[in-house]
Amino acid sequence: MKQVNECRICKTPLRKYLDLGNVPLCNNLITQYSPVTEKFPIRVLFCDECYLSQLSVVIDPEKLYSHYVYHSSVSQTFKQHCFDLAVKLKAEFPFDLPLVVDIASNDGCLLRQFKKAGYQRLLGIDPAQNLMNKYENEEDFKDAIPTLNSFWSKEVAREYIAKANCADIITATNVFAHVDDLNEFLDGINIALKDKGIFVVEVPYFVDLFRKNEFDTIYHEHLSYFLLAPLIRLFNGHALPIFKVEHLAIHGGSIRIYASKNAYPEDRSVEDMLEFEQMNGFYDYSNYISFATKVDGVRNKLGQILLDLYNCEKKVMGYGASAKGISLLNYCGVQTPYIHSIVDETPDKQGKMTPGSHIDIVPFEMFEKERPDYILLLAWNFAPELIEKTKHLGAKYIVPIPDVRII
Ligand code: JHZ
Repeated sequence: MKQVNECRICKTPLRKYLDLGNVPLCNNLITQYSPVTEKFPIRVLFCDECYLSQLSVVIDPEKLYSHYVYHSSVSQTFKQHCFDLAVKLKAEFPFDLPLVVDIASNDGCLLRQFKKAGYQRLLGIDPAQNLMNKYENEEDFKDAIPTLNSFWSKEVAREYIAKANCADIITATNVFAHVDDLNEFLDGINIALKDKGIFVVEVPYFVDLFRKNEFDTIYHEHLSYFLLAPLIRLFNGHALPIFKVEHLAIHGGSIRIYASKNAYPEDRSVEDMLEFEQMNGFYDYSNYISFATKVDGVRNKLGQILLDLYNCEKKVMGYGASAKGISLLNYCGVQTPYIHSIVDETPDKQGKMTPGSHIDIVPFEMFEKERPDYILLLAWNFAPELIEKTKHLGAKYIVPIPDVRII
């Protein structure tokens, strides 16, 4: 574990505004009950110079990502989101037979949608060994995406992308917040990207986290919590100016930024978002102090509701053993027997237990068998999809974020 004392973008000393205590690594699911759980601190620090919020510690990436239980393709909503991105890029950036590289390609979810949209030259890069070449039938092979089993680095950029005449499109969705050395990451992009190529990043947006009280998305994998301002500063420092930004609903609110080697004129969206951040006080440390109180509000209310339901002998099951869901249970001190079990359709998660809270993760069929009275939506970001799949059960839903409510 490495301590962070200065900003990873501008090297300024940092100030703490949130302390969520010591919690387990939420994607390191356990296979048997263990009385001792490895825990690491979660403290969020603010940089007064470039406005980046960041964790006070960095966990060894090998420990977090060599075996990764999260499979992006489980959500239809996310697959659709990926397809929409592929179609949009095809229309707006009509490259001739482009090479598309996806960094942290996970189970190939995004690139498979690029393939569906007509792209032909695709390369995924991902460090998780368990996500490589897991093909179960012939269809899967037909769909296979060439994937390099590695972290992104300058060396990978040089050996695999620059030698193939560089990439036209590089995507990095839901990985940028996980990266400690952002300078190395962007140096790699500079090596791998064509002069007219585009680099597209999607990352959870700090404004949504803050305004919608999404404190459960603060966990050890997420080292940085981005506003646009620090991203602009970082990218400009690498001669990769951001020329466009979009605000998206995915994952509780994200931004998609487009950068290039100065090949495209800057869109109004960049200036507009910076103005919005400034006008709404996001560059001012004093506005961050109140966040801890909002967190306590959810923590207390969720704890009380689950205790009341338990006392009334109601059966509560979770849906979505998401990293954020597990972090929520740990922050709120929720354990069995308050939650009977958690349904998750990711085969890699089933049969395991949540670290710290020791709740069983079970397949979807368990909903039919157990017939819960309440379903706690731990992946609240996919609430419509989860509700659609379970509405026939007639259970009530507990939505924990932004404020605990029962529907
Ligand atoms: P989900 C992920 O975090 C991963 P998580 C990552 N850490 C990241 O950066 C953020 O997103 C942004 C299951 N599920 O996507 C699948 C079903 O079982 O909210 C997942 O285990 N059935 C890289 O883990 C979980 O729920 C379904 O129908 O917090 C969802 O996890 C659906 C829709 C999901 O992200």
